[in-house]
Amino acid sequence: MSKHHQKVVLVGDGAVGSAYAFAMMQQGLAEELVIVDVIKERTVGDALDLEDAQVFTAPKQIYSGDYSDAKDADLVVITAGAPQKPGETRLDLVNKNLKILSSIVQPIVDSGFDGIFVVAANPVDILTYATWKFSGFPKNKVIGSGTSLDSSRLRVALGNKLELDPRSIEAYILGEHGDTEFAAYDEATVGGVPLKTYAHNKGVTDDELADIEDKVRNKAYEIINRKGATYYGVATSLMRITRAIFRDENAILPVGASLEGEYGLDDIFIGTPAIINASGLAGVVEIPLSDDEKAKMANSAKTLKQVTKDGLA
Ligand code: 6V0
Repeated sequence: MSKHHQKVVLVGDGAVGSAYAFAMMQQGLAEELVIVDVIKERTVGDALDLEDAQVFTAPKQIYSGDYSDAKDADLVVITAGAPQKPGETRLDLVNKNLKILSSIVQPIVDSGFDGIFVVAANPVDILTYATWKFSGFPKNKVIGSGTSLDSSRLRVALGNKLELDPRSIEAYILGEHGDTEFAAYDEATVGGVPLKTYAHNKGVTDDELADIEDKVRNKAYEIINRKGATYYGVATSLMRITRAIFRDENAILPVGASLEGEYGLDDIFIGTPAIINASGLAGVVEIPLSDDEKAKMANSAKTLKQVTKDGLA
């Protein structure tokens, strides 16, 4: 996307959406940011509040709008929907949030929007699939946040345990953004060294690695029980995906991607590394999984397909 003026329409101005808008302000990404929400007053207030940040970062047109503003937008980011309440799983949200999503995607398509959808509302893999179905867009123009946040959580936890900068750890959480996700430890590396070898040399056992994976899987619950919501991590991951698109980076990021035969799966959006550039999702990077991990991926996909089938029936 080499044109200078880049425009984002953010749908959903709650905890995640407003944190994303703030991250976009701080990074000086996009010259135009439109905020849409059913609570109109909040979007007007947020736009007024956020515009005060531009003197310290970069100028931006930022305003409250509606779906017709998507007609010449490069990106629509969807963070609208009910969040998990304490005790609720992401999959519990499916019916509520599918209804909300269908009321958003249609008017956006009707506006003439021809850009890229990025979806974060939960259950994100199912809502990303539904965005693709409702919009009729090509698969490369629909990206979910998938296991972006989860992979970040994994790298942070491993970084703490191994006393390393988390950015130096190449490790992914794959599968559903939810309870069936798993850490692809067998192919993870640290400075070119297999992660497990590096960990063992440091005296970190497989049981401790399994414990880290478990804590990552449950970290959202831990945060929600304490402060009611999680938003800084996912908002920053959405900003990172946006940057890879707007700067045409060809970056490999864990996202929710459409599979066409990779991992033996198709007709599904699920967490995997993928190449992100100005065209959207330029290709899936299929990790050559061990047999044990293949079974976990298949189980995660089965769960998602069942919920998708029920939800979209
Ligand atoms: P929130 O703070 O309740 O914000 C949701 C916003 O959506 C509110 O401002 C609502 O007014 C708005 N909204 C509801 N219906 C509509 C509609 N029809 N049109 C426009 N706006 C609408 O929730 P929060 O921001 O905490 O979470 C938003 C979504 O992100 C939830 O589904 C979360 O579960 C999900 N998350 C996804 C994560 C990920 O990694 N993908 C991580 C955290 C949260």
